Amino acid sequence: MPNEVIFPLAGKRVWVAGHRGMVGSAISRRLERENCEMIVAGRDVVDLLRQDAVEKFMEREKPDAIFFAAAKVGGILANDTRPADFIYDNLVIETNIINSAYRSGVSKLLFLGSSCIYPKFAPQPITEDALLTGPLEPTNEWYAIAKIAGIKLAQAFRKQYGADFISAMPTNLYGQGDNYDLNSSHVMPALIRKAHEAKLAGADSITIWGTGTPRREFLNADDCADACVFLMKTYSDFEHVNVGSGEDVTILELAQMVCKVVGFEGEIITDASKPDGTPRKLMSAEKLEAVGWRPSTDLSTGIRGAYNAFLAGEMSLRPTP
Ligand code: GFB
Repeated sequence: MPNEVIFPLAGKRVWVAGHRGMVGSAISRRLERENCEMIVAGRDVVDLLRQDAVEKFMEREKPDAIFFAAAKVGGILANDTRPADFIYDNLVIETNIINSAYRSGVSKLLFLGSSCIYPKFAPQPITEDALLTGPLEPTNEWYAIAKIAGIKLAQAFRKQYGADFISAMPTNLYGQGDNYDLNSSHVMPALIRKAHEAKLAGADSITIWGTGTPRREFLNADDCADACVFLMKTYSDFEHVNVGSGEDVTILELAQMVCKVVGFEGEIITDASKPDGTPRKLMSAEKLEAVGWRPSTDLSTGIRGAYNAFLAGEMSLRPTP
């Protein structure tokens, strides 16, 4: 039975590290259906960058399971301009959580990585075994190195101590609770904001970064959360698992879809002075499909949902300086 539940969550103490982020909050929402006991701790309770604080927190709370969604994340420009933050924060958070999870007897941990761990020119669709087979995309190699280290930490604790630590590699995610700051966001929230503000201003055009030709695969954060819960309950193995939608679009096609949903009818201009990043990163969904999971939200429906969430939270948007 590929999708047999080997680790039921009902009755367990579960900590979602990073519960305020887009993925962490989606996992927390999804866990409401699992009848587990949620441990909730913000930065005021435990600073994940401090080893001592994480160890004490873990000893005190003794979670049975951890969804490791805490990370320093950002879009292509943030990654490219703040390499030290992206490599240092992520490495420190990973070593702190994974080591103390093992020391305090956590039964299961799911580490979340990113599709940027794969080589820039990996054969498409990218299978899990493409990891460490070639050079990384330079705009995000710092973040990618940290995420590869996270996978390796989980594997090392499994190999040396038999810890049931697994890893999931989500593709580009979007949805409720995204970051709409244009300097640090990913492409989806940026396009939603740009199209919306252009519509309100009666502008003739929006400008997108790069050439518009790179291809990206998008997955709704709620689908990603569902996959994470599925893997936590059913998967226990050394190798990480791709979590994607199995389909990709060009950035120009994505911009056209977003403009349609938002109702902006002006021109889409490309700005080739901004980086394109990796030309394509479509992950193979075969492994996850083989164990019985598929996403349920198509891209158009997902963009509509994200735009509605954007409209609902619009007043609290952080300004783009
Ligand atoms: O989503 P994004 O920032 O990250 O950009 P990556 C994807 C593509 O969209 C790039 C283009 O080709 C961008 O040039 N793009 C067009 C824009 N307009 C915009 C815009 O207004 N804002 C943004 N942000 N992009 C990230 C990595 O790579 O993906 C991270 O840097 C992580 O490490 C994440 O892996 C999932 O897909 O290029």
